[in-house]
Order: sequence, then structure tokens, then C-alpha cells
Amino acid sequence: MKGLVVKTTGSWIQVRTPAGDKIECKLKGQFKIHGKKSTNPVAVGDRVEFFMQDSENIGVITCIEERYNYIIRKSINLSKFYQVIAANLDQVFLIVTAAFPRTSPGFIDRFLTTAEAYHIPAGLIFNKIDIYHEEVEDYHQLLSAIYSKVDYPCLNVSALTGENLGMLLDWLKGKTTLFSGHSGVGKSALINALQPGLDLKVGKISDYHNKGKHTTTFAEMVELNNGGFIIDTPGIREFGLTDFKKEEVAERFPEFRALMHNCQFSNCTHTHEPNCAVKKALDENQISPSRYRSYLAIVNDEGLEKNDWD
Ligand SMILES: Nc1nc2c(ncn2[C@@H]2O[C@H](COP(=O)(O)OP(=O)(O)OP(=O)(O)O)[C@@H](O)[C@H]2O)c(=O)[nH]1
Ligand SMILES: [Mg+2]
Ligand SMILES: [Zn+2]
Repeated sequence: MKGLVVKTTGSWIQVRTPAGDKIECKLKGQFKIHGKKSTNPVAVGDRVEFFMQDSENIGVITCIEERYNYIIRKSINLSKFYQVIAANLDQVFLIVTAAFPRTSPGFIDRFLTTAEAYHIPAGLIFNKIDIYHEEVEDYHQLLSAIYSKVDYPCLNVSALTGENLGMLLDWLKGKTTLFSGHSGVGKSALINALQPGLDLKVGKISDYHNKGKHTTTFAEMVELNNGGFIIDTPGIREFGLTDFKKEEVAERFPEFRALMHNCQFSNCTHTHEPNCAVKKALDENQISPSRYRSYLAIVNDEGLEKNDWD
């Protein structure tokens, strides 16, 4: 039998059959992908083959179909391992909040460059716009301007008031979309608002740190009435980038990619070289300083803190 992985926990894999039934499955034997170690060989979005084990009402997965694409991050605690967040995606949306909690450009850029690396279209959804005021709204406008200029689709929404959720539903129609972002930005609350009746667990924001409490603990795919699928994921603090070559980082910034061929040297690192088209665009305000700072931070393999704007 064939099915779609809609949820994975440590030991169980929930598979949806074409008829819409959900079967709890286990994995048979060891699976390795490209010879690399993964903390989870099967991810939400994987298409699998399985058979029903006699006597028990559980399925056994025997085969994972080749992935059309996937998105992975470094496992922060187990640095030799990587974690497949989800597979077979049409698009990824980063849920961003200007406050409660605050999302930084450094974090956004790490997310976007990862999506670029896997050639998955990405967009930014600014949630909680009902509570933005004064400096928070200024910060929101600043972020919005930076990313709209690079042609990333940006949308302002509120899970609480429902603002622009009709537009968001249009963006999700007929597609498989991953929702990512810090804990507490309202990923699960948004999905509940988009598809009434789901009742995904929603957490509180701590009063002291203005951070979420890691309410969602496993990735889960939910179905929308308009034929779309959303993958709700646990909040992430940092986006650990997996092995990348320094020369490839600039290609993951679309506004750099568009200009790089004009640099005098074909191996230009866009830092100290003469006649660099990227630096020229930076000086002329065509490239935003925060995007350039993120580029340097990624190339120099710096942590997020140095790249933050507090
Ligand atoms: N004011 C306001 N609060 C919101 C909005 N969306 C979500 N919240 C609140 O934000 C808090 C966190 O929401 P969640 O949906 O649990 O956040 P999450 O991103 O799923 O968090 P994790 O599962 O921990 O990653 C809850 O108290 C929500 O009620 C919004 O649009 N406006
Ligand atoms: Mg959640
Ligand atoms: Zn250059």
C-alpha cells in the first residue's frame, strides 16, 4: 500500500492512505539517505510504501519514495547529524513577528538562504499585526521593505482578528506549504484560524522573555478544505545551516546572484576585491546593509547573535 507521511514522533509514523485513513506505522530496518546520518530517516511529506502487519493494527514501512525536494537543518545538539524537517514541498513560509517574540533579520536570512539552497520558493508571513504599535510597527515596516525589495512575497496577517487570512488561503490553495519560525509566533494559531475544527495546541508567551514555550513538539501535516496542505512544525531558535561551500553563499541571495556576473573577478567574494558589483550596489543602497551583514555572517560562520540588531 502507498501513503503520505503526515506526522512523525520519536517512534511512530502516521501515514495517510489515498482514501484518507490514518495508519500508525513503524519503519523496517535501517534507512540512510545519501550515506549521511539523519536523526529521522522518514519525514513529514514523504511518500512511502507499507504493509499491514498481521494481527496488530500497525503498518510497516518498507520503502521511501525518492524525494522531489526536502529541507534540512543541522541538529544543534548532535552536530554530526542533520534533521529532515519535511519533504516534497511546493513552498515554505517563515512566520515572522516584529515582537512577542521578535524575529531578527539574521534568522530570516538563514532561513531564506536554506530555502534557496533547496530551490524551494519562500515567503514571509508577518503575524500578530493586531498588536504592532510605534517602534514595533517601525521595525515591521523596515523588515517588510527589505524583503519585498528582494521579491520575497510578504503578507501581513493576524490569526486573532482574521486579517488577510483569505489572501493567505489563496496562497496555500492546492499546494503543500511548510510553516516555520520561532516558538510563539503563532504558527499553530494561524493554522487553526485558517481551518476551523483542527484544534491544534496553542501555547502562551512567557511574560518575562516574550518567547514561546515550544508548544508544538512534532511536525504535522494538516489538510485544508481548498485542497492545500500545511505542515505545522515545532518552533526553532536557530537555523543551523548544513554543510555549505563559502563560494555558494552569494548565489543564495537573489539580489547578489543578479549582479555577481558583473564583478571583475569570477571568484569574487564580495568583500575586499576591486570592481565588485555587489559592493557597488551596497554603496548605492541597492542592496540592503542588513542583507550584506547576513551574507558576511554566514560566510564567516558566525552565530546568530553577532548578526542581530538589538
Ligand atoms: N495578538 C495575537 N496573538 C496571537 C496571534 N497569533 C497567535 N497569537 C498568540 O501567540 C501565542 C503562541 O501561539 P502558537 O500558535 O502556540 O505559536 P507557535 O508558533 O505554534 O509556537 P510553537 O508551537 O511553540 O512553535 C498564543 O498565545 C496565541 O494566542 C495573533 O495574530 N495576534
Ligand atoms: Mg505550534
Ligand atoms: Zn563581487
